[in-house]
Amino acid sequence: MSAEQAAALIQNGDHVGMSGFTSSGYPKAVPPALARQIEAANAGGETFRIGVWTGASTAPELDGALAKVGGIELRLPYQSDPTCRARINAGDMEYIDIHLSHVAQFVWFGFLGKLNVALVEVAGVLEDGRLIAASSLGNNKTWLDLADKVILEVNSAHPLGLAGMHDIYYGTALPPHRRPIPVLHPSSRIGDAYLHVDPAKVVAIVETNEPDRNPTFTAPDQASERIAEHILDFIDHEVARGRLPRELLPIQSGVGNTANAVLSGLDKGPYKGLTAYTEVLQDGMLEMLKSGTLGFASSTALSLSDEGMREFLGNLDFYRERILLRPQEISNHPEVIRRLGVISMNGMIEADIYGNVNSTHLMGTRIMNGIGGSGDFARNAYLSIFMTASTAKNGAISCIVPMASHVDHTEHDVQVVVTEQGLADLRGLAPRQRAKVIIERCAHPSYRAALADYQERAQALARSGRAGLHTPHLLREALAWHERYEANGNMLPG
Ligand code: 0RQ
Repeated sequence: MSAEQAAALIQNGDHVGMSGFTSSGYPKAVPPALARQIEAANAGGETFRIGVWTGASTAPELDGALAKVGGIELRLPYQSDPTCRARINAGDMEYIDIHLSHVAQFVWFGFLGKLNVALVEVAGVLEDGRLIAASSLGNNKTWLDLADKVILEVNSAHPLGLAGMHDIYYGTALPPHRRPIPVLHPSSRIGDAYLHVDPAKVVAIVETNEPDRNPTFTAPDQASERIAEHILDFIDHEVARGRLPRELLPIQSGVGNTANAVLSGLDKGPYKGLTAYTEVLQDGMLEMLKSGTLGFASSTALSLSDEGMREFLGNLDFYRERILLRPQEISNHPEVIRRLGVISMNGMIEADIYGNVNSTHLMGTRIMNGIGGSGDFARNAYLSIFMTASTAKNGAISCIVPMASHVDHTEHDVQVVVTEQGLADLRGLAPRQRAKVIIERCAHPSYRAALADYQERAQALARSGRAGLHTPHLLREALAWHERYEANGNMLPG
């Protein structure tokens, strides 16, 4: 049926589980049609709003279109859309920022309420009703299993040759009946190549022919290149010390240009036959697969630029042997990440001198994107690395601060902090030792003295008996840097 007819099957107040993970595999026709219907309903005095649950971020046609008309009551688990972000920060859209590995099980547990509709993009439907998944899997299996009604968008822009690249595990159970997830290597196949759906639940099939809105990658800036160099030196050092094998351990790499720069650096380095166990596969990994640096990559989504997509489509048979897409409850599963010993590399907004990391909130209050999979990986990784430029907004903000204004990854989950200035290896260091290396190695020179001064005065206060020396802080001053930025547009004291 038409997108309009399908959209009309979604009711006010429904929870809708949509496909989509970092602008790949999201439904492209029904969300804009639904947005038009919501706009018309709201113009008629109704308040039509739905709950939007996805894999991760999507695209302007989904998040943007629905947010623009005020059609989202509640959004989860991750977004990166400017209109959504503005609505959330203005307080007129609720947002629950959830670890990506938690979403499917929370829905199975009944923690989030009833899932009314699944709206899932697929590449094709087999005669027996099984579905060829598209360029991302995200939470699609769970949406199809648990929703009352299913709307499928069959997008012929996805090649049918994607068939065989998915590994959809149907062995998850609820506690206390869970069994080990038998992924022993990034290439382990443990599930079905196709998604299943009860045909009786399918209320609409909408045909589309629209490519994913692929991200663009810019050439890495100087800071990203320096960060990549520091990480590569660190990896060399770990290999030399015998703490990493020569083929390293499976890599997880977050989204964005810095992550891509690190991958390009690895591609130029001496390592071959690496693997990846990750949630997004960007151009950098595709290049590494092509060159042989990477032997195999497991992900839940492809997140390729137009150029990367052309390369992928032109060599599908080559990539089908080297890429598996899994549901995000498996790509991000703590058990598997811990077993494989993943090297996790993610961006951050700020870190404090003791190694607590803020990945989500600007100045402690405004959401940027969300925690995404960074927590799934950081807590369970063999090595968890967080990176950022040492300053933001032309130096007006220090990304190394006395106290993080919001904490997503505690000091317990952060082993390495990297900026273009240098790399702080925090393993085996107690809090005051961590502060010393973070300030000396990672802070921008224009903020280093102020941070050292803060730390020294906090220690002096503690020595006077008015605070503890374990993690010394000047509580009144700890967030003054952020306050100063909000008031004066600059964090620098004085
Ligand atoms: O704002 O664009 O207005 O200038 O924050 O900063 O430097 O472009 O950051 O694109 O590398 O993303 C943490 C957001 C970093 C990302 C984060 C301002 C800065 C700019 C963005 P402007 P950059 P990046 C896998 C893993 C969580 C999810 C995750 C992220 C804007 O990496 O979302 O890791 N991570 N998922 O100016 C105030 C600071 C700031 C600051 C930068 N200290 N204070 N503003 N900015 N530092 C993927 C998935 O899970 C799907």
